[in-house]
Amino acid sequence: MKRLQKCCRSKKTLTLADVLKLVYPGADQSDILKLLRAVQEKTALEKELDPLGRVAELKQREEETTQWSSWFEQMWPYWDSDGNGELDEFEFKTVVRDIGASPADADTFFEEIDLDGSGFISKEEFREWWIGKGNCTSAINLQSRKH
Ligand SMILES: [Ca+2]
Ligand SMILES: [Ca+2]
Repeated sequence: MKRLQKCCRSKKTLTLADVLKLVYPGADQSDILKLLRAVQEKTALEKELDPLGRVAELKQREEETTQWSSWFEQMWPYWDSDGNGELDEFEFKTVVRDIGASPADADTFFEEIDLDGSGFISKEEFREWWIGKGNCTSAINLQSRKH
């Protein structure tokens, strides 16, 4: 009876140490402790450094931005067909088509992007607008769905 109680109790409180003992039958108490400490330290360290999983999120965003930037650099000379370094309203129509937005939104976007109201969109204005939108693709998809 006592044995059974003991067994039940140990089953109820099956710890990581018990599991480790099963996995590493040859390990002695100090090995188990070392393993436990390693597991705990790793978890504590991860939680301390990145409690909400932000690092992964930022990394992904950074990757997306990098991908977008290289695409943008490739597209820019093509969009800026007269090569003056800025986009006029005519050139911008191609951009609108290429980013998959509705042509009906072209004027709205142009005004939004042309921050200094020069009538031309500079590379910096475009980049700022795009990155400022966060995930711009979904923002545009939402915009165009209205029409
Ligand atoms: Ca141009
Ligand atoms: Ca401008």
